[in-house]
Parts: sequence; C-alpha cells; structure tokens
Amino acid sequence: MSKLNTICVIGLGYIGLPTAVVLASRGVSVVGVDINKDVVTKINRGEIHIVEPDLDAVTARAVQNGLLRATTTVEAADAFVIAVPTPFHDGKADLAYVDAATASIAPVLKKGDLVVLESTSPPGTTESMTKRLAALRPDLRFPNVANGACDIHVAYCPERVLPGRVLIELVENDRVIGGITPACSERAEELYRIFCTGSLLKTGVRTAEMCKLTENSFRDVGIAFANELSVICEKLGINVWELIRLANHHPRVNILQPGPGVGGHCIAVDPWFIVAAAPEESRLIRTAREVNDGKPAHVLEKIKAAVDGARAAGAKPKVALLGLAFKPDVDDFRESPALQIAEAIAEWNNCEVLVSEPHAVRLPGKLADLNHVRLGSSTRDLVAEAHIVVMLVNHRSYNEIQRADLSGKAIIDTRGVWS
Ligand code: SAJ
Repeated sequence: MSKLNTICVIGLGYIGLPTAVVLASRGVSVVGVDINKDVVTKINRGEIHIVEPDLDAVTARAVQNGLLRATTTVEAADAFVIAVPTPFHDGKADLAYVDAATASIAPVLKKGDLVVLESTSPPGTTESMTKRLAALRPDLRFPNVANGACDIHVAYCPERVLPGRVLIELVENDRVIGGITPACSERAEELYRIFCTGSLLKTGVRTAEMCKLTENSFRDVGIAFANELSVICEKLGINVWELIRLANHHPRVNILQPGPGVGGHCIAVDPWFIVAAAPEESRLIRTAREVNDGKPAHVLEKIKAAVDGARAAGAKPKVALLGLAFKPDVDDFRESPALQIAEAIAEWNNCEVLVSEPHAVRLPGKLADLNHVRLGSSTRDLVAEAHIVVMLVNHRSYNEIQRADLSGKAIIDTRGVWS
C-alpha cells in the first residue's frame, strides 16, 4: 500500500485544525479545508481563530515550513480526514456538514485513498457516507462488510481530546479505529501512527461510533449522579462536598463533582445521539441529561430567594456572578450553564448584576449592552460591592477570594469552593 504523503483535513475547527497542524509537524504535507474564508485567510497568515494552549506557535511554524496550507475547496490527497460539526437539534443529529464534506471529496478520490470520519456521529453514519460515495463514484470499489475488496478504505475514528489539553492529548491518548472492514482499520492505523504515541485500538465501525457517544454519556451520567446528590443533600441539610470527599475514600467509589449544570459542546449533547438511536432503551442516559439540564433552574431558584430576601430588607441587591465559561480555566461559553444562569438573572431586571469572567474582554451573548449588567475587572472589588455572591465557575484565579471576604453576604456556591 502506498505511503500517505498528502492529507486533506476537512473542517478546521477545535479538532480539525490541531489535527492538521500536528500532522504537518510530523513532516506530512497537509491541505486544510474550511468553508469560512476568514478562517482560511487567518490560517494562511500563520494565525489561529480558536483559543488553545500552544496551538498558535505550532500553526505558525507549520505554515512557515510550507507543510500546512488552508483553502476553501477540497484537493486531491492520499487521505481525507473529516472533522466537521454534527449539531443536534429537534431530537436528531444534523448531518448536513458531513454530507457536504462527503460530496466535496467524491470528485477528487482516486484508487488507494483513505477516508476517515472523526465527527461525533450516530451509529451507521460512516456506512451511509460510504454508500453515498459509492453512488457518486461508480468507477471505484468501496468497502462493505460483506465484500472486503475495495479501491478506497473508509474508517471512523473519534477524537477524544480535552479542550485546554488538545495538543498533548491528540498525540498521547489511545485511539479507537473502526474500519468498515479490517483492511480499512489497518489503513487508518497508518494515518494515526504518524502522530499518535497512544495505543491504536482497532474495532468495527459501529462500535467506534458508539464508543465516542458512550464515553461522554458515561461522564454525563456520573455528573448527573453528583448533581442529584447535591439537591438531595440540600434538602436533608448535609454538606454534599464533604459527603463526596468521604465516600470517595472507599476504594471502589469515585463520585464526580456537582456544579451549576453541564456545558460544552460534547457532554451536554452527545448522549442525545444515543437517546435518538434507541429512545425506549436509553432510560438512564435520558434521565441523566434531564437531571443535568435541570440544574441551572435549581440554582436560579436559590438566587431568586436571596434576591427576594434582600429586596424585602429594602436594598436594590447587587449580585456578583463569578465565572461564565462552561468549565474552569477555559474561554469557551458554548452551552455554558453559568451563562444561561447569568442571562436569566439579567432578565429579572430587579437587581444589579456584577459579572466576573477573567477570560472575557466583553460580556458575551445576551448580556452585552444591558445597563444593569457590568463586567468588572477586579473580582475582589466586585465581591466587596455585592450583597449576594454566586460561585459559578471555579477558575483558578478565584482562589484569591477567601471565606472572610464574604462575611455578611448571601453566598450561593455551586462548586463547593467555600463549603
Ligand atoms: N463537570 C461537572 N462536574 C465534574 C466534571 C465536569 O459539573 O465533576 C462539568 C464541567 O463544568 C462542564 C462539563 O461538565 O460544564 C463538561 O466538562 P468536562 O471537562 O467533563 O468535558 P469536556 O466537555 O471539556 O470534554 C469532554 C471529554 N470527555 C470525557 O471526559 C469523557 C473529552 O475527552 C472529549 O474529547 C470531549 O468531551 C469531546 O470533544 O467529546
């Protein structure tokens, strides 16, 4: 089988761009494709459009060395990696971007090429993609489970990297590779061997698709357990943080941390792919989603009670909200429960909202341009000014706020920082 000299990565987002850059850093010639002209222009200048530690320097080097080039149209290559979004709306996965990527590579495919789908996808998507390619290119033989012989190899290989550690985890994490046939898995293994130091675990295509969904659902169910415990403990007058610390001393117990809800574009979304594929059977997975999605409303009730209390005492309350990102120490606000909570409070219009978010230069979303919502630069000053302090995201920089700074204020601590 010929070497993979040129690789075309389609979708230059949170996964596609780092993958393209890491491949280029191993001496492979990479063409990155994105429909967004601004993204393409930026990358060709050696700059990046997302925030991820060290990605800027590695991208600049790859572009300078001539190994990474971005474009808006797909070009011929030895391998194609599809890393486009698969949003979930109205109870089902929207595969329009995968379909568009599939249609775009069909005309340039040649005998011996490899096609890998990385986008989070419902089981069966890679097989449908292969059938579509076969219909578009009747001159080439595509793989199917019944007939191993083929001109094009096709596999699914999910990404599993943690935002904030992408360049490390892309290289070091183990990867699951699901070829349509065993020969497809082996061909895809050649691609990941270029930059992965972790184990490359070969399996069937549907198992690989389901594996990604399973990993994120497992975490979602775990967080839901912690979130449900936090609500139970509140009712029973028990400190949930102490309870979890103690229970986790058991050698086979490892409870995750409660919070204001689950955010980000993966864990809050991927379990729905499983629920959509098997609605009747996915009882626990669905309930976990509902528990986690219900947590912001529960936090809001507590904040409302504190605001009503302060107003009854005659004050126009000032509420300090610490953190808006979807999790600590990132600047990503997608599906953020903290942002959802802040936007809901802003709509009440009955208190002044003081926001601390060290990772934002301006207020995101619906919070921008509201007179009664203010982004402060000093968290310490915001806390000093507030009647009510709400810990939403435990960014490292908030360690400077001690319990003593909160004396006389109502505290709603969703992360157990001061508990
Ligand atoms: N969270 C809690 N309690 C916890 C842990 C997390 O409330 O104990 C919350 C966070 O605050 C955040 C959300 O859950 O709102 C998700 O954060 P996360 O750090 O668990 O995960 P993500 O979304 O940043 O990345 C996940 C990872 N998946 C798993 O750990 C199984 C990552 O490896 C995946 O690559 C990524 O999803 C993805 O792209 O699918």
